Amino acid sequence: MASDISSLLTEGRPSASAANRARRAAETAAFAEAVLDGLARRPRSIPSRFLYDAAGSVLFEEITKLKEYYPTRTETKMLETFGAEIAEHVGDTETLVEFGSGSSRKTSLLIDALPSLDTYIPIDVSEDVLMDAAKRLSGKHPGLTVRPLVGDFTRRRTLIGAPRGDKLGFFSGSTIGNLTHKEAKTFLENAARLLGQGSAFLIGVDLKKSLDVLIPAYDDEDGVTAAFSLNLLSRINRELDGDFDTARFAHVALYNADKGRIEIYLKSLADQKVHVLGRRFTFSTGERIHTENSHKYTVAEFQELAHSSGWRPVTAWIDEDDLFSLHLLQLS
Ligand code: SAH
Ligand code: AVI
Repeated sequence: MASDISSLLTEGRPSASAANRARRAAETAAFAEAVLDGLARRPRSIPSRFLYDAAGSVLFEEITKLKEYYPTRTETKMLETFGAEIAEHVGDTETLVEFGSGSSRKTSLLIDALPSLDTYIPIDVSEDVLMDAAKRLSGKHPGLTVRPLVGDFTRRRTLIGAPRGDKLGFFSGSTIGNLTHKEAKTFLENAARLLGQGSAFLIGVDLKKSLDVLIPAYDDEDGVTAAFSLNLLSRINRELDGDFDTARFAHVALYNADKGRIEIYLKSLADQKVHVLGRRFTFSTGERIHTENSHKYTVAEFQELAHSSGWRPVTAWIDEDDLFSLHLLQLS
């Protein structure tokens, strides 16, 4: 089969640009609603998926290269080390569906390990990074059909254009940790319906560990993670006619031991007023906006979550430093 980036943004519809314009307008409307509601409520919060506009995705790529940020390099090494073992379980899979694929850098390792694969369906809300990755992977893996789907992976109900047959889901980087336990359960239940009986799911999950390792990973000394967080305010300024002064907010990362998660906030450094889409919001010094959670799991905790969501845990691999886990789940 020829190398093919099918249905780039169109999902097979004839009027691609009209459909794309409508989708982008809907995403901006969703962003506006989330920001106006999130700034009005107490405690203030904005869902973490809005961190990933084009600039946010570039900053996340920078995070993955930081010495403090162990998840990406650890998971990459694990895919190199355990690729053959993973293939022993799912080696005849023809379709790979990746949730929150981002730059898809680690995915090539999995694709190389799975000889029968002929279709790759990456799903991501961040359009530019998704399309760049789709083009790169299509070039790198001749014969692979790449069908990117732009949008929220928690809301996807169909895999348009996907071939029939068993599928392998892939959810890397511990992005599942950015969902609460309840959201993760709903996500896993929906993924089971999307992928279908007989399918498998490979999920990268960050492990609980010492705060000496964990906190710097989310508050690096070069301030790259802070820039990633603060970009949310810049995005509001760009897209929602906001007037946030990013110098008057600070990135805060702390570990909530009860909830087993890193929590990220933007803290106001002054008493100030901010406008978004003509609405005024007042911040007092120290007041925070909750922007992100990053849950950490023991192997047993994640297997319990998977089991309660209808998946059968098959194998869990961990790296030699006990930093990260890769879970293989099956539907049968
Ligand atoms: N899997 C990659 C990228 C992780 S960053 C890696 O391991 O390096 C998280 C990715 O998930 C980003 O590309 C972001 O745009 C995407 N994302 C976050 N929330 C999303 C959502 N609700 N729907 C679709 N994509 C989402
Ligand atoms: C994408 N996700 C798994 C990252 C994480 O580790 O929770 C996002 C991130 N936020 C700050 N640093 C990294």
